[in-house]
Amino acid sequence: MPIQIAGELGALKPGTRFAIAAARFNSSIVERLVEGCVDVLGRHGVADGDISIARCPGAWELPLVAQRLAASKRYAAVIALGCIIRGDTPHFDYVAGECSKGLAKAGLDSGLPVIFGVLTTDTTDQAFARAGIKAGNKGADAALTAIEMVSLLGKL
Ligand code: INI
Repeated sequence: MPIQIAGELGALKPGTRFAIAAARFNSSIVERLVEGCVDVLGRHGVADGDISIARCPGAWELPLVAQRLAASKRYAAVIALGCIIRGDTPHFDYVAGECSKGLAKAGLDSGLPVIFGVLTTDTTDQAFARAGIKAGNKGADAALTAIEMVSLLGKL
């Protein structure tokens, strides 16, 4: 039987700290992601005082903020939350591409889980649907991913 290694959702050490990097662009949607994220962290025993939220202008800026939070060594994971909605110009592709690449780099460079909780949608309706209206909440999902990854990395 191979040795199985998996992260657990119910085994966070007390005092484990999480950082959220949240973009202000499309704030009516991103704030719903932040709410969902903080709610799930709290339900898994993370104290309010162990959650820091850094707000930046837009999704383009998230990688640098995530990198800085990860480098501080204060947090077990960094959760990046944002919302990029496609418009009539190629701007979406530049912002979404660099945001996702930059967040991946921040995670690999730091060795910490940097979670991609950034909505990339064609319409505002699709974004609201994924921010707690009818298709889940990507902020809540990102919090679960962060907790699982903290647990998994603690075992590797
Ligand atoms: N930032 C977002 O977070 N979402 C978007 O949909 C978006 N659009 O479409 O332009 C956006 N642009 C701003 C960008 O993230 C930077 O803040 C800006 O370019 C300054 O560097």
